[in-house]
Amino acid sequence: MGPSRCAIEPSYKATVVRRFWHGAAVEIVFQSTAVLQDDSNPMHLHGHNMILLAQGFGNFDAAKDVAKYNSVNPPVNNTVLVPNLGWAAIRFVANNPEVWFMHCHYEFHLTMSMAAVFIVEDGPTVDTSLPPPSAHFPTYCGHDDNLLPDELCLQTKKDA
Ligand SMILES: [Cu+2]
Repeated sequence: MGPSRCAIEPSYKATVVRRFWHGAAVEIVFQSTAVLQDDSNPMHLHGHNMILLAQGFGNFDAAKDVAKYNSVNPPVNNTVLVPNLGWAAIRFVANNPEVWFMHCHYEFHLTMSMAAVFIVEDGPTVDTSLPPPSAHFPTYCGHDDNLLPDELCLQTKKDA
């Protein structure tokens, strides 16, 4: 969602799962900090290409940095480098229905939870939606919301 539809959200101390309507324009500002790292962060998004609107050093300041956005010929890629102690602002259109991972490509940072999960909803047509599961798809996998992951694993082993 663009800034006209939602406020800037802070980071969380947990893996974030975000659900997007099909076709939503998603804007993210990655902010590097000095906490436990001194590297740049190659942020990678699966399933979509990102438009790199702008990058800078220091803390992102919407009041002045939005004016730096390149809306004429921005680079398009699935990985953007967030400078050490800097920021990068990106946009993508959530038009590929699936569950996607977004993460820093440094393994050490990934294990520090520098990652998020995006769920992109089906679109309005068959061509913009995932096909339904096959008739033989095991329905006990994830369809019982009362199962904890360990219970699902146990049930899978028991049934095997
Ligand atoms: Cu990183």
